[in-house]
Amino acid sequence: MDSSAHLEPGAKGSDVDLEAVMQQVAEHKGCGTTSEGTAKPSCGSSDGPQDMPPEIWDKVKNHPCYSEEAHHHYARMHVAVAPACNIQCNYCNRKYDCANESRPGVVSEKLTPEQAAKKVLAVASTIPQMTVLGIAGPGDPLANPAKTFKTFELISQTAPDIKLCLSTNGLALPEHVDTIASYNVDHVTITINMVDPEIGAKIYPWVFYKHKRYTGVEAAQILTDHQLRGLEMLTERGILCKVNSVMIPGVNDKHLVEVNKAVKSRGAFLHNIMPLISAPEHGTVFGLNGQRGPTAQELKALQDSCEGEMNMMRHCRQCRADAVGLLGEDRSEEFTTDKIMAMEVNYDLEGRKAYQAVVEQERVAKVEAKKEEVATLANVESDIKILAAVATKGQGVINEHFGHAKEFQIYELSTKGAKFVGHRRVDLYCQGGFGDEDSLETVIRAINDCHAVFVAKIGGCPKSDLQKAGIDPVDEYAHEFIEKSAITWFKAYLEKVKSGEIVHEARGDAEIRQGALIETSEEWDERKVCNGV
Ligand code: CLF
Ligand code: SF4
Repeated sequence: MDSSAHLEPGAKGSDVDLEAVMQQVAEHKGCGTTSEGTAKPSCGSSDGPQDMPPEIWDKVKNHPCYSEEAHHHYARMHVAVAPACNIQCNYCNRKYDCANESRPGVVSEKLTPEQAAKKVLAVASTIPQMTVLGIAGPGDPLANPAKTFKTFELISQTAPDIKLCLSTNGLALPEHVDTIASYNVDHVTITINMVDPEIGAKIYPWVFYKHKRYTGVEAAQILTDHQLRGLEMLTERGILCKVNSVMIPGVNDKHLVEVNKAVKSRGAFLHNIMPLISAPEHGTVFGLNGQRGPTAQELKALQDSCEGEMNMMRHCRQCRADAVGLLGEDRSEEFTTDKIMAMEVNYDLEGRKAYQAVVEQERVAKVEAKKEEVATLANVESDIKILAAVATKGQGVINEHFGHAKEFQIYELSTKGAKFVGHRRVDLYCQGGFGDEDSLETVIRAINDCHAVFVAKIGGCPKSDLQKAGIDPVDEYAHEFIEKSAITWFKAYLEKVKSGEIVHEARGDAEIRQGALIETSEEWDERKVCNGV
């Protein structure tokens, strides 16, 4: 499909029949289907709901974290109403957001439930594709149950079409499962980094449970028991559960295969293995003792090895506890408390539905285009698999200038199709119209394992440097669908290899860029109070 046919979501008053469109989507492959169209579930590359009951599809179809497909189109927001925590992780120093669900960055401001409810309405009025409200910190939501559940109560009354989502370390989960169910929270994430308390003792120095502090193996045993019991209790109640695991090389990397089996057998829907974010300046135990995070290849290899019958999430952005927008973008600055209080909020449910119906049409068109292109690979024989980076602002389209990209999405190309396998954060190459050579080096290191980078536009200098680095800068698919374009390019690549025009060579590893915002000393003092440190 060319750019002219690309729908512009947002046309208010669309006469699209939402139910019909959803049904149309439901007849295509989905979150439980690989890009190859096989029956193996994989949210890492999903088009539709073929492998899941309609009630599950209904829960994931517009949740940007539970469906890779949806994350190109739908946004989420977090409200930072939960500052306290009941455990200590060695990757958190309490002056950053909860690393369970957030990269170590500060929340700009903590909110009361009432402020949070107002913020949700303001964002929902401004961003009609914002479909999910998550509470993910900055501490643990269930260590702050009154604020967390009050927030859910207010939002379910005023914005009933918004899905409610919760992320927890799981320590207090069993005692709150019935309350979670009573507020119609459909999605719960538990961060489970181990099922062996000996390994757990290397990750968690202590937990605080029933007014008592436990340490070492005993603490980890309590935590794992509660996490697994909480997971079982949630899945028994039909609540969709995602498990996040932080991959810590040399500590739990090999063990995460066991974790994967344990959570799968207890009914987890999705497993999200995330890289440890660790640097000395974060002041964490791991940061200070030099514990490194995984490389891109190590992370992918572990995710690949766990991708059997279990849905693997690969599009997590380890976002802040006050993030707003599509995954990979952050619009939280537009919605500070001052701005929200001055905003005229017009919660237009029908307008939101109409907008989302247009988004669904766009999504169906994209899925169709991909299917048609994948079909052309049917008789192509090759075992070559390569990675390609894509500059995109969303909607599943190559629509970002190389110099403006803050991240690149990574696709694995093979004769089975184009499969989303991750993303890489980068510095902006283009700073106010001038290319920054240091940034270009950073970008190249971040996508060094890719054979090509797809962009809407690119200047002559970076183009030439990318070529020198062995990465093909591809700009002829500007504003076209990502997967369809990538497959078309890949077929041409295979042809060139076959004809001898080029020699296929494997590429090296790449850097996973870590980013942390440093808190001011005032914020640090405030957080210490919140977390009892
Ligand atoms: Fe937020 Fe988490 Fe809900 Fe998503 S985030 S509470 S499930 S709405 Fe998503 Fe962000 Fe990754 Fe979390 S990308 S850190 S997985
Ligand atoms: Fe930090 Fe608590 Fe989150 Fe662990 S669960 S990362 S200690 S806020």
